[in-house]
Amino acid sequence: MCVLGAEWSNLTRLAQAHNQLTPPSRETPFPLRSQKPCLTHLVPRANHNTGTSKDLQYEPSKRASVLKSFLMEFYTALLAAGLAGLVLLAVVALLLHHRGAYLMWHIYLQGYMKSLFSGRSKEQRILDFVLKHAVPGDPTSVLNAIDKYCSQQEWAMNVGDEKGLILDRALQEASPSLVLELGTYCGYSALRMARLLKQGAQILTVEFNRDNAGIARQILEFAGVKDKVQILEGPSEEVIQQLQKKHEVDTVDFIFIDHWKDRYLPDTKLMEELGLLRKGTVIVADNVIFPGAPDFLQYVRGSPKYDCTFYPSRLEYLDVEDGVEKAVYKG
Ligand code: 763
Ligand code: MG
Repeated sequence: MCVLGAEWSNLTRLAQAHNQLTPPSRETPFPLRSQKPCLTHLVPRANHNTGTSKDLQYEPSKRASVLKSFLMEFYTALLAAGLAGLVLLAVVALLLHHRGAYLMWHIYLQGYMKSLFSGRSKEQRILDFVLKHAVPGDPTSVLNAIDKYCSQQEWAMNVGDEKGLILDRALQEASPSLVLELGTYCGYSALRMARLLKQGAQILTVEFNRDNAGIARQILEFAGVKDKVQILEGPSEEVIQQLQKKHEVDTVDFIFIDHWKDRYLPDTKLMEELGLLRKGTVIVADNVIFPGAPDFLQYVRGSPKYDCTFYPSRLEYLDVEDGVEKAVYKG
């Protein structure tokens, strides 16, 4: 989907370039099909009206036109086959070039098949694996189980162990009392942060998908961090606007953004406007390279209100370039 977006736009551009090279013709795509059939004309038909031998022969000019139309049809077929081959080659080249795109194809197809046969979602399967293989009340064992399942069985969009370490360090350095997370998913990053939180500190995590919120609730309870994490269900825009009145928030100390990539920027601006950011509030944003949040990146890097640091890394469980941006609000 997202991955293929880039490939798709390339293909579209290719198609547009091709259209410019070949002006639209008013004839049918295969004009020779509409003309007289050529191969059958090489075999003369008996004329029952006259039956003379002269009727069985073709005039030289007619024979030439038949040969010409046969050659043209042959070349059209050759051209079509060549074009089809070129397109196929281009698609294969694109998929090989973007190994991530190829892997995602594989991953989505596999996950879809598994869900089709078991009637359970990937997130439920992650929960099942945790319940079976992790130790209750042991956050690290839960994180390890999720990482193991998602690197060996089915890819899932947890922040993962590699970018997770960057998140860990940023959180420990900030030592926040109140954390806001946008995008709970299965609760992996909330758990990562909860296990490093100082006494009495809290995490508010926002999830749009009800099913995922339910899974996250069970995972966080199993890990024993239920009291440190509160899951707020709903669209981020709505929940952010309710934070001060409904959830008695003044300002937040640390924000982890990992929800819809095109919401990073509007939600950041909204939090600024509502006064939820204070001098020193740390924003950590996942996936700024892949799938990418270019407008957010451009905004915080270009704004004198933020001190930005980029941490190059890789997409969770895959060898695909990604990175995390830390933006410290300066007021
Ligand atoms: C995607 C996401 C991600 C990814 C990488 C996907 C395909 C989830 C939906 C609260 C709200 C990541 C990787 C990928 C490669 F080929 C691919 O690390 O985080 C991603 N995350 O899409 C977002 O969040 C929905 N959502 C959660 C919330 C609040 N308001 C609105 C929407
Ligand atoms: Mg992410």
